[in-house]
Amino acid sequence: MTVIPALPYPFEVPDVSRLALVVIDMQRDFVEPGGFGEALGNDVSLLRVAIGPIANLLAAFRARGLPIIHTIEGHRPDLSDCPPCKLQRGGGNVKIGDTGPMGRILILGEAGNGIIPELAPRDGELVLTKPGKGAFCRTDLESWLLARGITHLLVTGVTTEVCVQTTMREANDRGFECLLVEDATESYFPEFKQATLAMVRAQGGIVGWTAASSTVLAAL
Ligand code: TIU
Repeated sequence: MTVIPALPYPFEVPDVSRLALVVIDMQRDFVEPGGFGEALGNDVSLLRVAIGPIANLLAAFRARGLPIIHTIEGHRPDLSDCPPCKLQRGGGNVKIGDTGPMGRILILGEAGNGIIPELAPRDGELVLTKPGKGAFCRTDLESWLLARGITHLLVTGVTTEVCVQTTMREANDRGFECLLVEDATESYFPEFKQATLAMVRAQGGIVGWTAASSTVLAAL
């Protein structure tokens, strides 16, 4: 049993081999200028503070041979997997599929759609592409986790209140126990991040738990 001090109460992992690290959408499209995040009108530099804590968690999971999942939000070049409502959302001049300085925005395989070099996936780690905000929507993530007996997830990445929270809620409803790592997630809106942390752990952990990466690493 591994016990991670957390809010609203300790996060108990009966078998650490059933714990996976999920890194949501740490892509150039969200973290670097010229991608989707900036096209939506955001200051993308705000997200960079999460890189160090995520790198530390990746190192710990790699050292222990524990499972790691990286997700990528992106669409096929013909946009056939992008619903019209998502394509039209944003109201700016630049849309999904348009060409920007890092290639076509939010299109799979384009330079800007890849994971930032600081957090590059390694062989043996799952890189899961997804067309929506949640990592369980139109993907095989649930069956991948079940096949490996994974029951507990450490959730990290960007942005806290969009793809991270959506994924955590999807996972919670599917029976996975989730801990959101507080300093390993970030938002373009600091107040939305804090609100998300609060709503996740409210009502006795209605969606899950939160803890700092230093606390998680010490417990592991
Ligand atoms: N806009 C925003 O905050 N996020 C996204 O569009 N995707 C993710 O959160 N990955």
